Amino acid sequence: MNINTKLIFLASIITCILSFTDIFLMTSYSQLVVKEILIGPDPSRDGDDVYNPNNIAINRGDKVVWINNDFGIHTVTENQGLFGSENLRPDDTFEYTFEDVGTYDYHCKLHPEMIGKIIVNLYGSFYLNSMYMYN
Ligand SMILES: [Cu+2]
Repeated sequence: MNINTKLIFLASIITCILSFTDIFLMTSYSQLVVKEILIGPDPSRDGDDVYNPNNIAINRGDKVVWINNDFGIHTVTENQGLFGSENLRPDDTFEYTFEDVGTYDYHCKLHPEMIGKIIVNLYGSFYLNSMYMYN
C-alpha cells in the first residue's frame, strides 16, 4: 500500500466509526421523546372532559403518557383494541410506546364522546431521524 491508499483506508475507517456512533446516539435520542396528554375538563367547552391535546403527531418510537387530571374515572381505549388502559383514577397514568407508523383513534369507555387521535410518522427510524435532526 502506498501512502495515499493508507490515508484513504484510514479515512474510511474513521468515517465508519463516526457513522455508527451517530446512529447509536440518534436512536438513543429518539427513545427519550415522551409526549404528555392531560385528561380533564376543558373550560372552553363548558368543562366537558377532554384529552388535551386530543390530536397529536409524533414520531415512531415516541412514548405517550396520559395523565388523569380529573376527579372522575376515564380510560384510554384504542378504537380497534390495539391498546388500552384499565380504569384510570385521578392522577393515574397510562403510557404506550408507538412502534408502528399509522393513525390511532381512541376514546374513553365511560364517556364515548371523549375522543383523541395519535398520528405516528416515520421520523423515528434512525436514518430519517438523523437527517431530520441535522436540518
Ligand atoms: Cu372518560
